[in-house]
Amino acid sequence: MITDTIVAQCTPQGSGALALLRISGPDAITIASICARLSSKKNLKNVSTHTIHHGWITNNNNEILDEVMFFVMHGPRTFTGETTVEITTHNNPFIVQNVLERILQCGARIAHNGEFTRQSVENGKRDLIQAEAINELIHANSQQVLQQSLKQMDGSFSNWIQELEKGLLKLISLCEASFEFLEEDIDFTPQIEAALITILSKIENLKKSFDIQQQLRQGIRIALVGSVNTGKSSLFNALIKKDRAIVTSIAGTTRDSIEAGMYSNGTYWTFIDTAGLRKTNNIVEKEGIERSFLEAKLADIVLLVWDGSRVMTTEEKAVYAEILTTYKEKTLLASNKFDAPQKKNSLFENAFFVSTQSGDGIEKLNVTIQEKAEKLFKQDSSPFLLNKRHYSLLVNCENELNIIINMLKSPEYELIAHHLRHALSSLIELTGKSVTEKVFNTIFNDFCIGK
Ligand SMILES: Nc1nc2c(ncn2[C@@H]2O[C@H](COP(=O)(O)OP(=O)(O)O)[C@@H](O)[C@H]2O)c(=O)[nH]1
Ligand SMILES: [Mg+2]
Repeated sequence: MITDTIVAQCTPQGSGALALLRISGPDAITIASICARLSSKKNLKNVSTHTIHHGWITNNNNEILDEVMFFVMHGPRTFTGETTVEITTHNNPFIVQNVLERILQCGARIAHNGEFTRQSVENGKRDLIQAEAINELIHANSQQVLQQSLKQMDGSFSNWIQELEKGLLKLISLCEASFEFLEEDIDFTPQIEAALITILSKIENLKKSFDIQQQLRQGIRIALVGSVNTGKSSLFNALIKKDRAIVTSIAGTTRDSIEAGMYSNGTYWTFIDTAGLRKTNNIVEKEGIERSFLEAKLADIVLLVWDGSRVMTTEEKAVYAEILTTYKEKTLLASNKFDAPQKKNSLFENAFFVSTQSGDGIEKLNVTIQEKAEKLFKQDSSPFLLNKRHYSLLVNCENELNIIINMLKSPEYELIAHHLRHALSSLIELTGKSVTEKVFNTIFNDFCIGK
């Protein structure tokens, strides 16, 4: 039972045309009516539900704090399920602050992170998975994640889990029936085993998507790796089409990695320009190698850059070859400075020959990077978005089911039913039907205030 009436700014902080403040809870209208003056001279308490009203927010001396619009909605037909008043103010941080303080003075309290969504879960408007999907939706940085989270908000994943729950419940009742048919010697194990195998393979498929999803969530990382002065920074600028990295002919200008993010083809991309493998007295510096390897490891795509007009030293060859073999699948080779006279290099025979100076080959390289990225997204065949909480609950469920599979040779139905119940409770926790206060708090802490 929700007793508090809460308030927060739902739009991002900072200045802009408008800000939206939401008051939600049993006293939302009473509280708003204390500081609201409507141009229609009506009282907020008497207006019909789901109507919009022009007016002002006033302080306790009846002075105007801002000219606003009030959107009045009686529960439960609201986002939170609670009675809600949304106030659109002008978006100046001082105005927002004054209005917020006035609403607090009238009896609301400030909302915690994610508390509006939490109210909606407590009121049964959506389950936990759907609530989490809202957060995913807000932070989605690819069209694919956006589509998945929209479906998840609509209940696609919750329905999938409910189907599994039903399957497990059926098995539990089978086990219970077996106690009654003990004398009649009916063997339920084939039936139980078949059902378990189906459920396990469904979970297994979903889990496969988790790693790739985690990776893609941050967007696609493309690291430019290679020796100093091969033209990584120039290529970085050409690829992001901005003069972000500093290009000079003095080796080692790019001291640390520079990142640039951009949206392309519905995906978020991060290009990383690394400091590069630096040579001192013809020895490639250990530090540079380690950093390049680290960037390569973290990246989804490694763009290994070479200066085609130069002869590779034995040491460089060793480092390049090692990067190439360690990260074969995700590495693309770019041989730069194609405008200059070329030196033969066996490692880069099949590379993309580009010139950042003339622009040759850049577009083709760009297209190839895009294709490689698309392939990565295709690996995520799951219709659902998994977070760490989902993943670990699915693993719990899976473990219990595997225990049962191992017990089926000499089945003890009571013990099987016990493990089935454990498996079931992991699934139930996913949608939040049996979630403890502590779990609730950690989940909603990830949300921002005003959501
Ligand atoms: N001839 C030629 N020089 C280039 C090309 N791309 C970069 N350079 C030059 O190579 C030097 C090093 O470039 P930079 O991008 O800073 O290399 P980084 O150290 O790998 O980041 C600079 O003097 C660039 O002007 C190219 O396509 N052709
Ligand atoms: Mg550089």
